[in-house]
Amino acid sequence: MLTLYHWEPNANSGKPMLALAEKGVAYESHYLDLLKFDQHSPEYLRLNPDGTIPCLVHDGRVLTESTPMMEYIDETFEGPPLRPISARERWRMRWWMRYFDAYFGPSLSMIGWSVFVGPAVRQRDPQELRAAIDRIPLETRRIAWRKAMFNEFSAEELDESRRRVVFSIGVLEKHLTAHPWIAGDSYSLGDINGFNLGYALPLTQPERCNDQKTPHIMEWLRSIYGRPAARETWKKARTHMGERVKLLERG
Ligand SMILES: N[C@@H](CCC(=O)N[C@@H](CS)C(=O)NCC(=O)O)C(=O)O
Repeated sequence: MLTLYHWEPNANSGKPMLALAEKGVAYESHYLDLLKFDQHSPEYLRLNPDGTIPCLVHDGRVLTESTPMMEYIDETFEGPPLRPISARERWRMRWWMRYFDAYFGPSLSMIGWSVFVGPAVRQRDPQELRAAIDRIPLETRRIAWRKAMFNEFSAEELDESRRRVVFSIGVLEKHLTAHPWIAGDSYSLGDINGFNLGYALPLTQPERCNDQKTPHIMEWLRSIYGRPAARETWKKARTHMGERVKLLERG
């Protein structure tokens, strides 16, 4: 028995979704609407007390944290291997996954929460929003939600996130100029991680990420979107967010 609790194919939720699709593993899909705070419901908190998504349940075992969750998926199930054999490439894959999760991702996420998540919920009754914040178990998530809901991200922190995103796009383009994939010569969990974080970059950062300035990032994104597993995964999108991936369709 395998059940995945997830939101849209995007960021952390998209990582196990795409990894499972690449392995060809069937699972029961349990969609949680992040904008309706489904992840903070008492039933879900019984499963994942942190109140974050995704969460994978395999034979009664509860697994959280999307990046180690992908490694679990690759290790546990049959299907094409998604981690390189060589120690050097495996190191490089993990180096990048750490960079995506700890530096690039949080900066992109702050911008996304300020321009998309906040405005998507802001018009609701402030008392209802405050009650929703009180139900969030993790302090870091409570702070992110409060800032998004009440437009409280400071100009300094948004500027710093924008600086980190621009810097990271440069680092990624340089890497992909020397290597076709994140780990080096083979497609891996590192690409799955990076794609989920970056598939919409040409739309959200059009001046920084485009065919002229970052041709290698564009080719990398298009190659991943060309894979049957990515097509299958993005078909599961329920909101207009999923539409953004179509920008990567080859002309
Ligand atoms: N490090 C965790 C982060 C999980 C996380 O924060 N997920 C976001 C969605 S991408 C979430 O659940 N946000 C909802 C919330 O904060 O209420 C992971 O990689 O799984």
